[in-house]
Amino acid sequence: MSELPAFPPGFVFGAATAAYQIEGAAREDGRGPSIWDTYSHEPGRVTGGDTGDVACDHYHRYPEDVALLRGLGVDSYRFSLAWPRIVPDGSGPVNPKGLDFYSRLVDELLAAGIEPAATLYHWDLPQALEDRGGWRVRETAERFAEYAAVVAGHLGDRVPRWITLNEPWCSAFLGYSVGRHAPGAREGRGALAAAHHLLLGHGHAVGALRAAGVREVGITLNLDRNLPATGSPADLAAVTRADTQHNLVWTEPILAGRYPLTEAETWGESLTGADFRREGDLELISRPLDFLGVNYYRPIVVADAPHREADPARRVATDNRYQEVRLSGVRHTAMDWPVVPRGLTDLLVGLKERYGDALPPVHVTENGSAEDDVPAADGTVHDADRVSYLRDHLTALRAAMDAGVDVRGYYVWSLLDNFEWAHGYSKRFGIVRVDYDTLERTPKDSYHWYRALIAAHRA
Ligand code: IFM
Repeated sequence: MSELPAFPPGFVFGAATAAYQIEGAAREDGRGPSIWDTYSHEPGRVTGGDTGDVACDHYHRYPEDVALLRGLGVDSYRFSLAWPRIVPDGSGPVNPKGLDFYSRLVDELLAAGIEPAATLYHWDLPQALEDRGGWRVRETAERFAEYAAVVAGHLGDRVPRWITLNEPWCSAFLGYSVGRHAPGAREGRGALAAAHHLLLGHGHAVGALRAAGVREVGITLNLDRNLPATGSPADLAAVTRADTQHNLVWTEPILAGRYPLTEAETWGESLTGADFRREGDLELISRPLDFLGVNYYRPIVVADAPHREADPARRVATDNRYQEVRLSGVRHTAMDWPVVPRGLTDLLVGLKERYGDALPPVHVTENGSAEDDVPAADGTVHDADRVSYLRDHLTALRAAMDAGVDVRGYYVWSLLDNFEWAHGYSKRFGIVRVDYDTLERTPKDSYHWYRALIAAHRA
């Protein structure tokens, strides 16, 4: 461990997962269908036709997974609650069995000395709400507020750290513009309405969690470190558009109480009078937070590009005239993502420079790498590339702290190999291997490395 810089006392080391990616039990104990059940069952959507029907079967095996967390020695475990387990139709009756599952999980974590950190929404919208318009419509934000209040009332006294939304960029833009995530829509403008209603849902949920008196409330954003492919004015302008869509759409309303100043040049139209925006929305969205969750995996190199979409009605969102360029000279993970730990330092320092004291303390709520793990004959997994990835990113995180960013915690993604959305089970992010035939769990070298790091930190 000597090569790693020390972290301050009280720094939180954790591991993260999400409901649809690990739970399985998709039709059990009253759980309703989510947009990911629908999407993953549509032919051609997910690699290999994989679905989350069984996933890691965490729903039944959670005691074993909590034991793995205890063995790891983490301070905190970040998981998400499946909205359709708790409110199967998205509104109306609450399913006591759904609440009971999370109650048992939380009690098991507390008994193991692990602080639960719960995410309210990690992409599994109840299908019934999608059928009524999904995140395109304001009503969904209101239903989210009701769900948040139910959960906060039930678990708020035992769960100290709450995250309203995970990576709303993916929900809005991958879900309603690119169509690579559920519900698989390709609508351009619908994604902008979705982004706004996600922000609104976040604001409502902050209110519900505060009313329940929980200790800490935040949101998790996958902010991008966008780098220009060249210094040309066209590429620099493309970076501004990418920054607006990936980062400022979220950070400006949440942290500065305003919409991005660069939105007109990004979307090709001003959204000032957009029908989905109402007076008072920004006040809700910018309610103070106790922390900002940041997920970081890789930087993105951006170049100018013509519109791909001929139809102006669809020509918006991720089609806003930029393209990603493959970064050469660095290792790429199994996701073909470039490994650039320094990007994490720069991202966090850039946030601090932009928002100053308006930036709350940060938790890195996800960081990790998918690798083509090959188990040895005895079943062990020697994932040296993942160990290097984690070590180098923790070092980069420490550099951001040295540069003045108040970072309070780090959660490795992920505790388990799991359902990697449109990639199905073909990509493995876990520090614990899951054999999808037997559901057997095997800690990889990265698990043992992380355990030793945490133990050294404590010592
Ligand atoms: O698996 C996902 C997770 O659900 C959200 N953040 C990124 C991870 C890796 O792609």
